[in-house]
Amino acid sequence: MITADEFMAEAGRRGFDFYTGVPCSYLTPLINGVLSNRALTYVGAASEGEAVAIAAGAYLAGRKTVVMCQNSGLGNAVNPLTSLNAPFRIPTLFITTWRGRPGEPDEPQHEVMGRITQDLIGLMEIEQAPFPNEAAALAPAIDAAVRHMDSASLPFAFVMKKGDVQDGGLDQSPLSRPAAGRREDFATGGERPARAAVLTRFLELTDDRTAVIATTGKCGRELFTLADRDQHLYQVGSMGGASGMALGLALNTERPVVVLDGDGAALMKLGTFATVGAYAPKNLLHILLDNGVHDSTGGQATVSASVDFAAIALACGYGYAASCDSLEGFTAAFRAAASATRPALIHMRMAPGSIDKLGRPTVTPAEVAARFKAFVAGAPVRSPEAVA
Ligand SMILES: Cc1ncc(C[n+]2csc(CCOP(=O)(O)OP(=O)(O)O)c2C)c(N)n1
Repeated sequence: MITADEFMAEAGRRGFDFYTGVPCSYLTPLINGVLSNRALTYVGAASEGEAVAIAAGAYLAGRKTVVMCQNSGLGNAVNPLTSLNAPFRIPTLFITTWRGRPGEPDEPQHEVMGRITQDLIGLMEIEQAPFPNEAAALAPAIDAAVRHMDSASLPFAFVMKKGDVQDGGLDQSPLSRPAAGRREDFATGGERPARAAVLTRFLELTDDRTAVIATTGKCGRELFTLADRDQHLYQVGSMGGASGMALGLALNTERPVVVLDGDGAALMKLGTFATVGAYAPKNLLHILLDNGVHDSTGGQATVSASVDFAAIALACGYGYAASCDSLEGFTAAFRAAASATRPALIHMRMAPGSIDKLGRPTVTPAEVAARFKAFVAGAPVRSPEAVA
């Protein structure tokens, strides 16, 4: 058995100071230790997949991250671990508990996952080791994890058993309750533009300091087609993870951050609105490009027509929320959001449809992530000619 302090100190010596996750009773001593440690950041996520996305955003801002969860939450994390961390080569130290360990009495809901935890991690092609539960084993175990994370630029998992970490107290600072946000309505009820026209307008309005994360599917593909810039990150996969990634990024950079979300994606991870509202980064603008359909997969309707996203955002603690449905309204909302209290949401109702014969990014996700990370850091970015 080790103490949370011992783990945090060894991990801290290697630069890990950004934690996120969802609790598990086996994790209580470690999570409570992290929450009580004012030198560390802990973001309590609404789901394990969201935590993985938040950590990915923090990594792109230069932080070394730890994601903590119960093994029953592995299911929630499979999607971003395989479709975000893997293609974009984003490492994180992933600590999962081992509820349902064969031979250990536990609740019925943990039996299957208890039997397959290590296999599931292996199937995701993530390297793993038992959580180091002796003080002398900590440094070598974390060093080995770091070596793998540095060389492969991929996550590494520790599997924690009951009692690996000694109980300690909890001294959590409460998050402050945000003041009520402000709402503006720029909707006209007229003919709606499609995504490409809105993105074109967005590009005209956005300065070159802003970091932009585009949701998966045709949104990112259209943004790439209209303008490929180092300040853009085109998510592929990890549907619903763009806002979580933007949150992790915004909490760790001075740059303005914009996330271009889809209605289907936002609905898939609606909990992220609450996390964004609670942690309230003042540099985050959430633009919800709502065409009412899953446009990228053939136009099947989402339920967004009956959803008031601006009301959701305000109820979750955003400082400002605007609704619009025209390019003029979008422009007005964008300008208003720039000087409003953030996080801010612009809910843009659009027409379905995308650019004819739409291409896909010709830069790989790993290249996109690397150049985006350099952009966020403000480091000079080598052009392809300079590399050649
Ligand atoms: C977890 C997951 N489920 C389903 C998909 C398939 N998929 C890719 S894009 C997409 C539609 C996204 O809809 P929306 O966010 O509204 O954006 P739009 O396509 O309309 O631009 C779907 C269902 C996926 N990539 N990941």
